[in-house]
Amino acid sequence: MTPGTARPQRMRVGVPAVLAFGSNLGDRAATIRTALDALRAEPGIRVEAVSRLYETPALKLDGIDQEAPAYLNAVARVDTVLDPLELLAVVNRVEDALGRLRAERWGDRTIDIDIVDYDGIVSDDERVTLPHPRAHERAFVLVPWLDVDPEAVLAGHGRVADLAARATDPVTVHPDETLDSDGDAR
Ligand code: A4P
Ligand code: MG
Repeated sequence: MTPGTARPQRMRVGVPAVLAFGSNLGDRAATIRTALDALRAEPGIRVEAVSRLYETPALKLDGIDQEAPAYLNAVARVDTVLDPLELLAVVNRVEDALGRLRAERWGDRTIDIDIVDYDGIVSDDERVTLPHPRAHERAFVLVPWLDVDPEAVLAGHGRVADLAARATDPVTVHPDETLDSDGDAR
């Protein structure tokens, strides 16, 4: 940088990533808010934008279960200097701190945080599969993602807006809970 040149105020420090949050036990909105605050406190992560909260019926291994507690889902766009495994370790630590138990696959949970996209990378590493292997067919991920990036593209699958139009699981904006401190979804 030339001496005396003004430094851009919000210089990108890392790479873009997209995180998805789901909760269907306890105070769901408060838990997702706490998870976001914990991520904001991480030195290697900057939370750039947060979606609205969506009410969604629980998707179980054999389909939508209207008897199970409904989820709140949301998505955050972040910038990170962590690599995918480091980012997974951080989100797993946040999940654990918020009482996440891993008794049953796709079971009810206080919080689930998935790495949906990491800089458009495609990887079949089972510790962190990129993009998230089921994101392309889930409205509860795709619709909130559009809140934070209407032009988003899911690596290997195409425009998120087109995928969201094809997804069939029902999502409804939560009428009165938001995720940021001053009351507006960003
Ligand atoms: N893992 C691999 N790739 C990733 C990635 N991109 N992000 C591994 C996060 N984790 C990834 O995850 C299981 C393993 O996935 C971890 O060891 C990690 O290394 P988990 O969170 O312990 O278990 P899980 O979430 O029960 O399993 P899974 O298969 O990740 O479930 P999904 O696909 O996340 O689905 N219904 C509604 N309405 N809303 C929801 O949010 N979520 C699920 C969970 C099911 N039904 C839902 C919702
Ligand atoms: Mg998960």
